[in-house]
Amino acid sequence: MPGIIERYRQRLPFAHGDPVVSLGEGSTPLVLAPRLSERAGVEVWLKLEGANPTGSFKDRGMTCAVSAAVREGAEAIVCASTGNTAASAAAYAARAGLRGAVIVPEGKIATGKLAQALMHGARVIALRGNFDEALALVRELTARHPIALVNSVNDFRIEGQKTAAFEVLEALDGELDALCIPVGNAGNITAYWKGFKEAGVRPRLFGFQAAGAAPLVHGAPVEHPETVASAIRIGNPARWEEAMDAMTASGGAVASVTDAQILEAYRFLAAGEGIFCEPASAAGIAGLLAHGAGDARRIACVLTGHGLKDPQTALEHAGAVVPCAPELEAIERAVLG
Ligand code: AN7
Repeated sequence: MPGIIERYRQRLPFAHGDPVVSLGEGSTPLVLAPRLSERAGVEVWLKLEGANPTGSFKDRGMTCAVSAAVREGAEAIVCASTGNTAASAAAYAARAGLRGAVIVPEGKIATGKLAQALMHGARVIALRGNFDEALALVRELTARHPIALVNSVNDFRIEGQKTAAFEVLEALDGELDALCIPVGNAGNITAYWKGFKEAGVRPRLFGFQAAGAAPLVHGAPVEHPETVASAIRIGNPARWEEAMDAMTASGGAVASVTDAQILEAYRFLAAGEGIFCEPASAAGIAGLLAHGAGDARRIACVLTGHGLKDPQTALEHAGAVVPCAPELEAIERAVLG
């Protein structure tokens, strides 16, 4: 499959002949979740955005943001990130031959994401501060220097990410009542709403935040956000107004889920559906299970990132391995016992 710029060029701000920096992103699976559907009492489809080239939905936006940066003659890109944006920006910068710098909250990003950003050759800067502080600083930095900012405050990111809404609609023949999605900096829910509106449909959008990082639920920024779902440890979302508009105008809602609910949904999806997502992605499932999705009969949930991004959290919350001596009897006990 071609990447999303080639696939949806008529609906994106790119002309034929414009530079395209792509890793073949998009065209991710949409799979029915029978056990989750039974538990939730509705038909639930899962959009596996962890199947993108760097393992998260960010690649849809990044192919657009980086292609536009190349078109504008940029030599470097920068972002603040809880991890996935950093991994994606680093990969697309490498692909484009641009310099990349990523600012992450020190000690607060998942191991896989850190490994990705470093392997792709980005300069990884660990800020003694949180994501919100990092974003404020890179906004100032890019106002002073000719470096392209590739956070979702960049409109090309929203353009790229709206293509996920097109794909969901294509797979379901346009029949969708509601969408459940985790919300951090609020770019992705903004993008889905834009995509749905452009496609002429209005499913209810239900956004879910972690209880310790739920500014949209409280109606005020959270100064010290905390959650096991490090990707959405964000206290002052940049697309605040647009996210609230998406949920209000679509007849949806915003609500929060506890870390315990997130981890329960995380394990349930992995063990019950065979789908391993990262904790932030499970927040959308936890929200559906805890709060429902109104009167919807058919729902899509966006699983924003792959479980392999965060092996440490997985190992902390999964079962133990079974030690075994190299003997048949011991193996029998271990396997069958
Ligand atoms: C797996 O990488 O903000 O509401 O800097 O990685 O569009 O921010 C990540 C966000 C959900 C929330 N799920 O999306 C970053 C970053 C995963 C994520 C979100 C993120 P937005």
